[in-house]
Amino acid sequence: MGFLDETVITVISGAGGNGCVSFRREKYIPKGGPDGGDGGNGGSIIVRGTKRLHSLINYSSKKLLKAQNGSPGRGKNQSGKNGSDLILDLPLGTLIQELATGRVLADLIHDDEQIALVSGGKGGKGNQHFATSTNRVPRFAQPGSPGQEIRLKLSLKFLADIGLIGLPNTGKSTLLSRLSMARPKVGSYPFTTLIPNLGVMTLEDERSVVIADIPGLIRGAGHGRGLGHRFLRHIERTGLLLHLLDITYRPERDLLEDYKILRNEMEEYNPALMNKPELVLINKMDLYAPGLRDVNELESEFEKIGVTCLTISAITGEGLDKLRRAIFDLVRLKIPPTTNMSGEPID
Ligand SMILES: Nc1nc2c(ncn2[C@@H]2O[C@H](COP(=O)(O)OP(=O)(O)OP(=O)(O)O)[C@@H](O)[C@H]2O)c(=O)[nH]1
Ligand SMILES: [Mg+2]
Repeated sequence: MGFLDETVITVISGAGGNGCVSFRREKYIPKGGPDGGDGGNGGSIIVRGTKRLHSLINYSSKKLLKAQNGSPGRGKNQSGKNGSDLILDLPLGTLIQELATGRVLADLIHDDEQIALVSGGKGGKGNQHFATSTNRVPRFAQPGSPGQEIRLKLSLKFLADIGLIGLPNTGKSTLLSRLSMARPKVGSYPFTTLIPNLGVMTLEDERSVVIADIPGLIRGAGHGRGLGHRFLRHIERTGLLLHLLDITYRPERDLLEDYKILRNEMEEYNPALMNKPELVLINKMDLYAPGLRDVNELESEFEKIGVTCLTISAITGEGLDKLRRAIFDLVRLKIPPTTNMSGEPID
């Protein structure tokens, strides 16, 4: 299954049907009055948020999407049928902008939420409406108004509660699979994850939170180098970041340094990301061996800069109970009893 989180589509609402010019023709009534019906209205373009979709891939190639035209009016005062609306199902977290101006038309947050973007053209009035005392045989009717065409930019920003970030190969996807039912691809090489994954984690009190796992970030990601920058958007709406560090990762480089590199990337991309609550997770503790960075020392260095860190092993599960508890404490205040942090009702 492919993934797409930004695309441009063109939509056209339906044209209104033309009003009809017609005159009554009945036996023994040679000069019947006007009986041309009205044209039907054109269909509108409607967007609808759905939690069943997590990608814009359905909209990659469909460049032109059109609602149905209204049918023309007919004789005997029959109105034309209204054209059907075109409903575009989009993943939650999709922002819809007019391409030309950047104006935000919709931001789909809730499941099943529908927003009418472009209304269809009005149907024209039939000639029955145009008879007057001086003109009893109006030979004209109103044409339907045309549909409107508009180019839309769709950008998806996941509505996840928690974002997993870290350099490549630090164990983000492994941790996601530990905390949720998601089974993302895990590999012993950097850039295993090429597209973001979502998983749902159940908290102690049965409430659920959505976790986003994004591809690993490298230096320069914030400036568009590497893979990661494209995916930083998916953590913009999270309420908590889990920042993974690999205790075995390049022993010659300091973990505090890795931490700062990644924070710089985030800041370059969007300084607002710096203010999100975060936990640093020192992962792969099962591989801890003499010669690696002294963990107590590391913890106190993080403490000095005001950062809470936990030691874990996403493989053996060491430290994960403590992590679940910490997540629970950090997010429970933000979640109303019957919804998760995105305001989405729990199934
Ligand atoms: N021993 C050990 N290995 C781990 C642990 N967590 C992850 N790994 C291994 O580290 C490698 C990378 O794990 P991933 O979960 O794919 O890492 P990632 O951060 O998602 O990597 P990218 O998607 O490339 O950014 C895999 O071989 C995992 O099995 C851990 O706690 N202990
Ligand atoms: Mg991964």
